Amino acid sequence: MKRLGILLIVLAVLTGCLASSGASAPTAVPETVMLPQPAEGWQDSYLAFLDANYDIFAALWPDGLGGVGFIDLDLDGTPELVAFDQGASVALGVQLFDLIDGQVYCVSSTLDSAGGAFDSAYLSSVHVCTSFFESFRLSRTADGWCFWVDSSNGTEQTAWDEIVRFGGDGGALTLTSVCYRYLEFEPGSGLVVAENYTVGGGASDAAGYQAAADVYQEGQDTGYNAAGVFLWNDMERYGAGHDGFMTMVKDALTAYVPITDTVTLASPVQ
Ligand SMILES: [Ca+2]
Repeated sequence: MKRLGILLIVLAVLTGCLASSGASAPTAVPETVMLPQPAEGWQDSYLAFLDANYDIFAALWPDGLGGVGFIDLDLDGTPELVAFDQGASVALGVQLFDLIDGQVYCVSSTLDSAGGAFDSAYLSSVHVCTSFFESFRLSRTADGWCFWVDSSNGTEQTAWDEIVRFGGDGGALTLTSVCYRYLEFEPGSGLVVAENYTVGGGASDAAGYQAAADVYQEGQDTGYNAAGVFLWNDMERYGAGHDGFMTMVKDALTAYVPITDTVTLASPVQ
């Protein structure tokens, strides 16, 4: 029975490799990606949404947001709003808002209550924890061009990682869990006492997790670094209240780094 189980795993891995290599022939993924023009007035749309919904933001994040920036995560030309909370653990929690058909929607949040506070029509069940704008990487992977992030968090005795890939569906940002790893450590010794892995939402093992993560971690990074502003850059300027919040968002719009119309690889094709 055990041998059969191992055989099935090997077959699954082989099948995965074949499927992956079929889609990953270097010639199948163009060397450049062309981006559409941004939606007209996107900056004003986000500002109007944040202004109109300030009370909700203040209620959900009573200490204020930790940082705000803009990144075109689904490569449709129009950036999404990326907002960090102030964190209560190793990494900060990320909230993502997208401008869809002229309206701003919350598409991902680490707060369950965000689903009730905002229109949840496009809310993903996948969320992201990281502490840096630069964690969102734009890469040419075997599966095509995309932004992805190694979302991670933990406590003294636990740690988890999740490779999250961003995409688009009918103009809405989508988040896909590529692979997930959870580790639990014995206090003192640090030995792993429990571990859990999923790939594409299904049960896996350490090797399966790494193979899935490698597609992204070993993809060709463009070198694009997103930028935004953090509350702690200027606590006085971004002080508590509506005006400080809106000032931080306006500064984030200034800090926004557009992806040039054609992104050319920083490294040669492998
Ligand atoms: Ca976008």
